[in-house]
Amino acid sequence: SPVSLYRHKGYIFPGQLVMSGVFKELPDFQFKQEDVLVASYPKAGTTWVQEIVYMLTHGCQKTNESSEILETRFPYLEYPYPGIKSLVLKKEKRFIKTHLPISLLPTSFENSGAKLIYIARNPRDTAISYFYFMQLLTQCDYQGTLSSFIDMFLSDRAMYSPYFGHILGYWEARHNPNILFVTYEELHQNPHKIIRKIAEFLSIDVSDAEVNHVAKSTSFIHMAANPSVNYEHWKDFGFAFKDKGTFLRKGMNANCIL
Ligand code: PPS
Repeated sequence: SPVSLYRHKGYIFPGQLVMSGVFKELPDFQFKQEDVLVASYPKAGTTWVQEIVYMLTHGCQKTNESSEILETRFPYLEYPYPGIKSLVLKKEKRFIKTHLPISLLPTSFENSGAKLIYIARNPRDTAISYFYFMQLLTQCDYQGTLSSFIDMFLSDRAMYSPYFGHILGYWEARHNPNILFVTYEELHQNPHKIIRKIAEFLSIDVSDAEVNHVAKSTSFIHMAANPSVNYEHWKDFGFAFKDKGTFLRKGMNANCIL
């Protein structure tokens, strides 16, 4: 793949991130008490949890084609733009996406009171989703086979790897009252239960009707049809190939449908 990769403090990152200087800025990033983070290894269900969090914190209103895109509402911390640069300027409550392992999270997190939800997904579905994503992105334009990608994933050479180290780091921190650890599998099996758990973690009161509404609005089928969260604009921007599938691909648990 034409994307250069760098190893930084034991983890693999896209070269552009390292070149952009973001890793020099990150250690000084100041979290605030009202910040809400969604953290994950890529393809674990980040987008799904982000939209659940966004709805819960915005009166359970569904977003639609006239809403700002998720990347603007919920910037990606370790990207230069829209990311860390837009986050430092934001005056209002911040919603932050990150794929950083806990060992590289800016240390201001510890005493900030900011809340973080980590989503983990089983390695098979994660790797398969990742393989299709690497084919979808024009920058990656992955030409290898599934089995060569799996080799890359298992030998910790995919971006944000090692996968197990990433998950274990957050797992070990799961008793921190400002960290909630959830899995894609439990969210898939019982979205209402996990949505309520996330609401409680964020100290938001929700009725059963609201939980139902959030669950329905963030179901795969609704999110896939919502331009504010489905990343289809990437195709117009040239970030994704038009004919190589969609970001919201299958949304299945333990699927082996290749
Ligand atoms: S990223 O690029 O890391 O932010 O990607 P991420 O959002 O973590 O993962 C994308 C996968 O999550 C699936 N997805 C969903 N599944 C079920 N329901 C909903 N609402 C949903 N939204 C996203 C998405 O389809 C990708 O998984 P695969 O297996 O490829 O379908």
